[in-house]
Amino acid sequence: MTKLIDQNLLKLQGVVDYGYTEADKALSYQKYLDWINESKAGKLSYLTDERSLKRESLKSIFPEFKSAYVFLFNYPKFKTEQGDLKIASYALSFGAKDYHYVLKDRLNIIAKSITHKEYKISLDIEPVLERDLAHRAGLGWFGKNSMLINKTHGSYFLIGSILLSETFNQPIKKIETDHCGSCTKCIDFCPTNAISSDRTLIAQKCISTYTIEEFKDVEPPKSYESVKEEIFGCDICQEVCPWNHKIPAEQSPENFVTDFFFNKSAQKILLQLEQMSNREYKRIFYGTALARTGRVGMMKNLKALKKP
Ligand code: B12
Ligand code: SF4
Ligand code: SF4
Repeated sequence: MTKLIDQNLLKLQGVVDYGYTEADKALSYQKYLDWINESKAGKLSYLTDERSLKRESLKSIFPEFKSAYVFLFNYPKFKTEQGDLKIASYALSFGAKDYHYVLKDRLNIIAKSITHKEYKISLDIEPVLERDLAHRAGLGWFGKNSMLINKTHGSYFLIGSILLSETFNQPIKKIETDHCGSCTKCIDFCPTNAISSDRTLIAQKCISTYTIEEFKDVEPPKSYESVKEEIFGCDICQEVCPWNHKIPAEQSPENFVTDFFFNKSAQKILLQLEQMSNREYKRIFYGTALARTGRVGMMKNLKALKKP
């Protein structure tokens, strides 16, 4: 069946590019298994448990799989004022709402315009190698920082997919080749040496893991103490990437998250957090990406920063 997706609808839903594939198997599944075996997943147990077997083929999570549309949703590259603490741009985007809720709704709207049959959304939570899926749909290459990079849109985007139980007579993009060349900027600028030479990360060394995925008071990765600003996620290896230089840096948005964290010292925020309960933190940041760390996790991030 030939299916032209309504371009206006895609634009309205914030899609900057999309691709189509009928390939159910991940091209880099063995690379992923090697990565686990080399203990580069750290404590990210959702990547190493029995779900690891499912990442080989999309049929393991959606047996009816025949095809997938993969969508790129971009988000702004925010600049912070001198002295401000930094929160990863994705977490400040989408009106500071957790993108999982926002994009899932958008993907369901798009899916209903494509099919009346059964489908499944893949957005982070499912055991799918989503960068590999986007690569199969011709949407980009794996940068040395392991980000999927698109020639037009750089890497400031999220990947959301619709797995379908039918095929469509849809043009299939060519697989993108490597455009990193001899550049090594991301490796040179990563403060904690978390980038491995095989285009994967050593997750336990990555600031993003430490500040988003560690909820208790644990030791930071080596050299995190040299970092002055990153308190939630990390965009450093994206900021320095030449493929993102054409994306204009925008003023950070004004919302209750930036109100709480910006234009203040880490010490002052720590004091505020000490004076509130875990429940209060949850209430304030409910529905945002920052809810994930909880109050204790956020305090751990602030305490580990380089002291002014
Ligand atoms: C776990 C996870 C993390 C972990 C581990 C990251 C990692 N690199 O593994 C942590 C917490 C560190 C993290 C951080 C971030 N994440 Co994250 N994360 C994930 C998640 C849930 C799983 C990733 C995974 O499977 N890792 C396993 C490793 C082995 O896979 P990989 O690193 O992609 O490595 C592949 C490449 O090396 C590839 N490869 C290398 N060379 C070659 C060559 C060829 C020819 C081929 C075919 C393949 C290939 O093979 C490997 C296996 O596929 C995905 C969502 C999903 N379900 O896929 C989001 C995801 C990867 N994250 C995303 C984002 C936005 C981020 C952050 C930018 C957030 C932030 N600002 O802090 C950072 C970026 C850090 C970085 N440089 O990667 C986006 C990435 C979008 C993009 N443009 O690539 C994803 C896809 C979420 C989404 N739905 O959009 N994340
Ligand atoms: S996200 Fe930050 S810590 Fe992680 S690899 Fe990139 S630069 Fe390094
Ligand atoms: S900084 Fe350079 S090496 Fe790293 S992903 Fe970007 S182009 Fe590739």
